[in-house]
Amino acid sequence: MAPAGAVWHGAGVFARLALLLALAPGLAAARITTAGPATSFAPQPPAPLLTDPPHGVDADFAAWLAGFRADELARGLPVAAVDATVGGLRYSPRVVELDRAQPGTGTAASFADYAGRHVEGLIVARGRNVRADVGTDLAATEATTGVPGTVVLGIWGMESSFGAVTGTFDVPRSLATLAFDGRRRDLFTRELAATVDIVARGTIPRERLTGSWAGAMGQTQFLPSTYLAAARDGDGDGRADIWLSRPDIVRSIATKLAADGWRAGAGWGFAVTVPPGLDRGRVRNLVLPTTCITVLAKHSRWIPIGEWRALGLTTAMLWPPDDALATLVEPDGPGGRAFLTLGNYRALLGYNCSNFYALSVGLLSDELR
Ligand SMILES: [Ca+2]
Repeated sequence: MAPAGAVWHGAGVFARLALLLALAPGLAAARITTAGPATSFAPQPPAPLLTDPPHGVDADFAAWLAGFRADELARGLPVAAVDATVGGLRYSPRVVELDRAQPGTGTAASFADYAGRHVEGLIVARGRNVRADVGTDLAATEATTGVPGTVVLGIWGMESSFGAVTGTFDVPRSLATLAFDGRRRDLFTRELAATVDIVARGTIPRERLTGSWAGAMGQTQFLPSTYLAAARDGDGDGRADIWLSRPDIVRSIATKLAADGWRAGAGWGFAVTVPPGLDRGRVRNLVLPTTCITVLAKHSRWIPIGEWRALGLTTAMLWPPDDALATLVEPDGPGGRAFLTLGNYRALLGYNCSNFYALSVGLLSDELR
């Protein structure tokens, strides 16, 4: 989940970075002063090299982790699971560096560029190979969850290019670093705690918990809390292995989409042509969204398909029933590509709240019909 820029951007990063830079030299200087000669004949620790990460950060991280460990034990988790998950973890400067390099809003390429990079020949070909390999699992999963196999493939392709790009970061280490670092501390602390729960279940080896620098795991790129809620065993071995088992991956993605409201028998949406004279003020949404706010703010209000047709929209696809409700989204603004999105589109946003992402999932799934 959460490809670059979609979710993790935010304010305050530079302010905190400035604070850290302001504090770090002082901390280092204080250390050198107190470690000076003639206070004792006992061996002194070597003076920190200039290229070392700030020792104060490592020490503070260890203290924070000790507090987390105590909280987990107080939560009743077995000491073996807690220590297997977070024992000996080290602060990762690389993860913080990547977190701070996240682009802010407004820096993303156009949707045309984004979709061109994500819905293209190589990934479609890869998707067709995977579809041939797991066709039976896709059909069985659709029968029980109502989520079409093509949509599962659309998510899978967007999340990890069907397993080609999953990330090799140790997820507990990444999450502990991000939680300690402080931006969205509560979120990352909860996700770190979820990794302890996963290890405590005893079905997935600790070393399997790998993923993106931001904690998204395996081929489904589930955050640990999503793993606990939606990961499923599809091949019958009793383990929900989103890293290596294709049947498990299929079942898990479909379970997540169904939980986020995907309903059988309807699609996600479709491309439309908007007549030049459409009065967008007339279709504007006046109800403020409460979640996924900036993304849903780009959608019109819900209007029945019959009314959209009366307003002059056309499509090369089959129209849904006239009473089906749809919102208009023009990701590059009027004059660019335009889509009517149905209720199921919101389930795609539940996976990752980004119009670029959800539209690309839809378009990729259409390519894999
Ligand atoms: Ca399994």
